[in-house]
Amino acid sequence: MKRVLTIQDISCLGKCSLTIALPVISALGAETVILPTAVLSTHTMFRNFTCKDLSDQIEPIAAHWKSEGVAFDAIYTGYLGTAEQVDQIKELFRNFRGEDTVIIVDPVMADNGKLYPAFDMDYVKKNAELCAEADIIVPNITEASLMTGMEYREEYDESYVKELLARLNELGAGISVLTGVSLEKGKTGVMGYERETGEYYIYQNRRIDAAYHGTGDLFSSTCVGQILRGLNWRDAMRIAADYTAHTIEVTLQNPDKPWYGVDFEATIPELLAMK
Ligand code: PXL
Repeated sequence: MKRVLTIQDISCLGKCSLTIALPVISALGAETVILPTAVLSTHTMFRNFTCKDLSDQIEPIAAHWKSEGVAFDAIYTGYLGTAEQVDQIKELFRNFRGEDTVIIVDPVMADNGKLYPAFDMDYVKKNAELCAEADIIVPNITEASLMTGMEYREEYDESYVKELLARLNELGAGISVLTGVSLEKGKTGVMGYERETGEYYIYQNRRIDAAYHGTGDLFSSTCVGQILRGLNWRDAMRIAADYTAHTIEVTLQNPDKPWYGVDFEATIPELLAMK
């Protein structure tokens, strides 16, 4: 069985980060080892959330794993907590990166043109450093524009997206994938660039007029799980985009839906059948 380490916060209530990554990647058949970077009562879209930073646990936990001879087929990072943690995680990459370990970085820090409440430009700079260490990065357009210094636009065309991808590529990852890319009215999806082949990949599916928290994490976790299942990155992104869109649609139909996250629990059986 493949084994992945995922490093992100645990928001006890809120359906995001580890409470999505753990069930989704496990359901897709990989052993999912977790390293929580912080524990929050809820995600940061709630008011008055509590937050306990767990930076001081990263090194002892990693040292223990090292002494146990643990190895990972993939390492996947999401929402962290502080800029200082990036250096700790870079060190962890150095210690656990084997020849075939795939490193996937989702630099979770912003959306819709704005940084999340906990972050500043120093955090953005550190996330760009983390992206440099990755095999695959999956920022949204806001995160990409912040990390590359390119203007954030709500309306754009393919040449803007290609320029963003070119600048992301310069950060250093082998495959750069932009999420939330809308190239036609009523559609949204992803556009990626692979350095080795110089090829672009575009996938667009229907755009659903609803924004839910945690959907970026659902997309990334699905990609990670599918890559560990042996799919190539393009198929993994396509399935992840379809699954995320479908889950938003199913959530919208639930009269008792929570406001803070999507009903991915209801759609996991369908995910397992997606090709
Ligand atoms: O879904 C991204 C995310 C993860 N973790 C926490 C968050 C957010 C987005 O706001 O607040 C704590």
